[in-house]
Amino acid sequence: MRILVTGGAGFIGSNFIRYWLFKYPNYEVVNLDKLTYAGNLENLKEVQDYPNYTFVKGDICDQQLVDDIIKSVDVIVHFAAESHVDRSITDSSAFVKTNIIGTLTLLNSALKHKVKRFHHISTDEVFGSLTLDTDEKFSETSCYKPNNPYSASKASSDHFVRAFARTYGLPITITNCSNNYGPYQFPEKFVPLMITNLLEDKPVPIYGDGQYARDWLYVEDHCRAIDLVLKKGRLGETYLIGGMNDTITNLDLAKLVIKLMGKSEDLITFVKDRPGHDVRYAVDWSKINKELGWKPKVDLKQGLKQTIDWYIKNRDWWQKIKSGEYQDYYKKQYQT
Ligand code: NAD
Ligand code: TDX
Repeated sequence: MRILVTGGAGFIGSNFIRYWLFKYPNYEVVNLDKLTYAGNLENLKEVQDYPNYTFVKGDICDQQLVDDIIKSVDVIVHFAAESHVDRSITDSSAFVKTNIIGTLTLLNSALKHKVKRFHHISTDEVFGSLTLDTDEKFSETSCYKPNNPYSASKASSDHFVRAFARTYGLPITITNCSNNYGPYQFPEKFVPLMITNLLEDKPVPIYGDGQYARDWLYVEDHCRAIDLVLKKGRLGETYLIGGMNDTITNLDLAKLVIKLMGKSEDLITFVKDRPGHDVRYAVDWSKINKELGWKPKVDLKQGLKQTIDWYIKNRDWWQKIKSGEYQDYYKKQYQT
């Protein structure tokens, strides 16, 4: 069995490849990644010399390259994307290219070469925003209402994947998950940004008043869910994947991280809000629980402790990132 993982040098993709190769040493994994600012081969050091692992540097929009790879794979697990909402607000063109055209390029090739499964990784953000004063959660039957260019591009990719199943019978599955956190996450995202700033005694920027809430999913729980969907998921189906936390606002999450790291709340700094900021995400993961027996294992406090520990032990990894072009991004984004 040969699996193509797209975007495997990014945060979730690299966690998935490690999880997969450790668990299934007889599978072959091909990782196709363009190595954008978010792709980092250091994430895969532990497995880079495995004889059943191959890395190909390239773009999922390159039909010729994609065809060459897909003609010899059985399963595609598609992670590759532009993934940061704030960057999509500054310029959405790469989001349209990679998230929509790139997905379409892979779908066309998957159809042509009759792959056994095309698994698409998507996000709960495609369902828009919930309010803070209800207990409502997103489910597989929620309407698509994306509010920012990133989620609009992911929503579009989801529609193409479903359309290829209905129109051409492509064997697909889709998972829409909540906010992941854990080792190897690029420090533009909220959790690693807080942790790495705190490790340097720098301010923790909170957008608006901090009264926004997310559902937090530990990345390893996400990898287990994808594994189950690949093994037992019903073709053509969507499964939502969420974490193990009650509603927690960004401000309370920041206070929790600060407490776990023994730092001062004085480092919290309120900054300009994100335009179109989604207020709350929450995920009802009962379908995958009932059908496939999945549930998250790592609660927020435990997951944060493990994540903080990883960033403490891997200073070189994030300091290298933060010393590069990241500094320009940070200055522009946070006007520091
Ligand atoms: P990431 O930004 O860390 O990694 C993305 C990877 O894709 C990088 O390695 C990058 O080099 C690669 N890539 C980008 N454009 C490419 C192209 N044109 N061709 C080939 N490779 C390309 O992202 P992530 O956080 O690991 O997210 C992975 C997937 O999960 C994405 O599809 C994202 O939408 C989805 N998702 C992420 C989260 C989250 O909280 N991080 C939540 C829900 C869904
Ligand atoms: O500096 C910050 N300050 C802040 O208050 C940053 C970077 C974020 N935030 C807020 C915005 C959000 O309410 O924290 C929350 C989480 O922000 P992000 O980490 O940027 O994630 P989000 O916008 O929720 O999107 C994430 O989850 C869904 C991922 O980036 C997406 O790829 C995924 O699809």
